[in-house]
Amino acid sequence: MSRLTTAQALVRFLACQFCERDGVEERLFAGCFGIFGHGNVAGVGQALQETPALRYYQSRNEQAMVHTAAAYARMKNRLSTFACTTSVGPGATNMITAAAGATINRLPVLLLPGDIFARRNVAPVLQQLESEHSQDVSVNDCFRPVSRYWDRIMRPEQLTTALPEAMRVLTSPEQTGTVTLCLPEDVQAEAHDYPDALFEKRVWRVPRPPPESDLVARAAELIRAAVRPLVVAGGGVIYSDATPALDAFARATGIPVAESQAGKGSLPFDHPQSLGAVGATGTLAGNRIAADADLVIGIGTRWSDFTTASKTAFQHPAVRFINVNIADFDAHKHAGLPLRADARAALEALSAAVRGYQVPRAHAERIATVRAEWDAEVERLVSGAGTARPSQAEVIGAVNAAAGPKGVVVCAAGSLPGDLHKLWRPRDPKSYHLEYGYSCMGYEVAGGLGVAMADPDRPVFVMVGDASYLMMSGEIVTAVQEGVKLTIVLIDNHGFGSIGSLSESVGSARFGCEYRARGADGQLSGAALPIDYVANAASLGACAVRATSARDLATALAEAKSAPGVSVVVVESDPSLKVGGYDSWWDVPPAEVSTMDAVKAARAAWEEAVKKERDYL
Ligand SMILES: Cc1ncc(C[n+]2csc(CCOP(=O)(O)OP(=O)(O)O)c2C)c(N)n1
Ligand SMILES: [Mg+2]
Repeated sequence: MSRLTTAQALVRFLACQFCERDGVEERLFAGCFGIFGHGNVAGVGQALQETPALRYYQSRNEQAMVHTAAAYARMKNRLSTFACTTSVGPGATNMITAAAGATINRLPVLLLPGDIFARRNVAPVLQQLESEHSQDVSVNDCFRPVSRYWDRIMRPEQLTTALPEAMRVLTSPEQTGTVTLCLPEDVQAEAHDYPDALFEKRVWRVPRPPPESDLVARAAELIRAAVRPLVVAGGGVIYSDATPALDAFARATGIPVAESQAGKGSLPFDHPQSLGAVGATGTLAGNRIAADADLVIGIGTRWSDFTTASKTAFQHPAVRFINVNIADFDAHKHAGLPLRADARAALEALSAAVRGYQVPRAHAERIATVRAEWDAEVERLVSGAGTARPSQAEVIGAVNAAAGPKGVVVCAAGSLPGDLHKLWRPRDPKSYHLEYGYSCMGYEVAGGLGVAMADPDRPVFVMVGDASYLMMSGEIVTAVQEGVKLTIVLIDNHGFGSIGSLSESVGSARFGCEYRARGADGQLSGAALPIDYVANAASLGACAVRATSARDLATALAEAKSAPGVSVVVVESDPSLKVGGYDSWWDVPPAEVSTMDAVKAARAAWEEAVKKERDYL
């Protein structure tokens, strides 16, 4: 028996958890991020101080530290993550946004918010939400819908049953996401005699369940009968380390592969079967092949509306789906043949089952043609139009070149994700890190920190819009504190380029989307806001420069690459040069009634376009 506080027992337990897959073992928790307040300083804070085996990392914002943990976990293919400790009240609820992001993106993070006194006698304590109907409610109940496992530790001994459940969920490829253990402030500091077995090294093995052989045989029949089959690769391909198996399957069969945001990089861009992005932000190649595919093999994808172009991407009247997925939930989407399995195991089984099959010659020829067309289009876009200010596509091309084959681009929201999905040319499965399950503004810098911490040998390039940067850039300070090298490319287009375009498309003429002072007409129509991003980044400890031309940008990126610490390159892009949409659509309904002609026109166009949406039953 060891007499420890709840917090000491928790921290000691976390320090001896390991994860193993394919015989490779690593620590499940690389450390614990935290911001202390009265709700955790004397509990988890004290325990971390006493147990340096679980290293403590400071953060600037509770939301940011959860983004960092999620990005780290993604870079580690979900085999390792961070714990995150907060105070009670606002410190805790600050994590909710990123908790939702981790669950939506199926990434493991362990959240340890402080909670109100279990003892209750001194209630209401500072920052307590009171309820007239129950004393068993706190703001931490808001974590329930965004957590895959949620618990409140009301007595010290509850840890012995809660912790194994929490670890099971974190390390389950099917169930993983946010795990929240709420820790009442008084319980954290309370001592108990814990069994020593709780603190023995535990190894959580991540399985690779094979697909059922009957279902493999049925899938093989569907593939052999298909005339224009297509694979859509999602994040599951990369997490499962299935990219070599996908390469072998695609080469042997000739079946083309399109990619979701999370799946981009599943194949190198110059692979003969790679079509790049598909869906609302798809490439010409991906969307053309998708439109008349008669069989779609989704692998490790959750079929978001961006991937399906709001259910318009697949127009073949008899299209069928096979869903290779570790999660039953995703495997059953679109009435697909549910091939529940680890992606790598399933690809190996499918390769064996369809040996000898090759796509029809016409399909192979079409794939080669659309690939060549798209390659020329990317080349045109990233080469720029010789304008004074570079286009966003040109900036992407320059960053892609500077990043090299192993460099990682990190992004989340704005107009960059769509352009990156189309234009980034990955050569490595971990070189494209786009948080697009939640597309959370503010993820970029915090996420970039997590990526760089997970793999310090790769150059990491965060690409971020001005508005996202303003929302959350404080983790520059954490990167400086930890000596982490990071390059941040900030694209200044004076506000919301993305939502500005969307606003135009729904007839609203960029209302409220530009960063302008209040004008004489009472609207936000005045002068551009005088925000000095270079000075802002420099004040946080970064080495910051402005690039005013494509040539400047190339020089700044080269300098950033060899400089230590955090480098920020601010570049003003030419917003008139946009990347088009390639046969794509995204369902954003304009107002059904309005006095504005532009809105009426947008609604009429939408009513036509929405007819293309299909049910896959
Ligand atoms: C936290 C959060 N709030 C709001 C949004 C909606 N949103 C999506 S993109 C965007 C504007 C982003 O502007 P910026 O970062 O400058 O990128 P740009 O669109 O200019 O490329 C907004 C407000 C979001 N995705 N996340
Ligand atoms: Mg912007």
